[in-house]
Amino acid sequence: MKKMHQIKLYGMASPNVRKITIMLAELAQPYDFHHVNVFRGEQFTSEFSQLNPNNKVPILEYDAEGSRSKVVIFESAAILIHLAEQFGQFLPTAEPQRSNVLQWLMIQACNMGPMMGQLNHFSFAARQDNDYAFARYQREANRLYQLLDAQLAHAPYLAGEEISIADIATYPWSLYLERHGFERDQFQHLCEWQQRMSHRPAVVKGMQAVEQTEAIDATAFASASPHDRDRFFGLT
Ligand SMILES: N[C@@H](CCC(=O)N[C@@H](CS)C(=O)NCC(=O)O)C(=O)O
Repeated sequence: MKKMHQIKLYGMASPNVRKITIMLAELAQPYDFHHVNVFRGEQFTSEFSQLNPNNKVPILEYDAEGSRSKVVIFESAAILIHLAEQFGQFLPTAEPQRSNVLQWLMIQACNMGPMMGQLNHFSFAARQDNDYAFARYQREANRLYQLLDAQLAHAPYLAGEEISIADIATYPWSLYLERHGFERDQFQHLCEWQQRMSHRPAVVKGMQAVEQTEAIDATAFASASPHDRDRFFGLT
């Protein structure tokens, strides 16, 4: 493993960013948090685009031992895999365990994230006159919560006996369960797993890391001008 120095995390108070604050806490790595005010368009500056041409957080940046250039990684699942491999934790190297972790990580990154991101939009930002879209994404969220619940019925963690980056990626998104309109008692195994995860000191620390930022983001969203909102929703 090459030592990582001056770790910097670009983020906001969001589930994709919390995956990384939890992972860094699990790995006991200190880092500087650089808040990106996405409601003011800070993700669209040319400096930011050079870090992530997809204009989204999180981004991980650090100095690698023995290298002059900075390492920059975007996409939360790619960051989790990179960190897991750097530290040799939360992603087994042996098969089939490795593929088992990666498939559940992809369920989060390629299914939960995009579908529930849309459900958040049609639940909290654009509910009015969007019954069809809202119902479609709520059905899909229900299907995914059921999938996780069924998987967690026969193992303590998503990929089996050991916690992995699949759990770290899924936990912050799973916390939307009730806000997405579902009852906790319909998802007993998922909720027991949430409890298990929430008792880990690193999960507590990782969630707390963006608590102050949450208030700043909420105020920024509430006070965003119509132009800011349109830019954020990709309407301009
Ligand atoms: N697939 C990306 C999604 C990243 C993403 O959607 N980030 C949100 C915050 S959670 C963001 O930067 N939103 C600002 C925008 O879309 O302009 C990942 O997992 O990193």
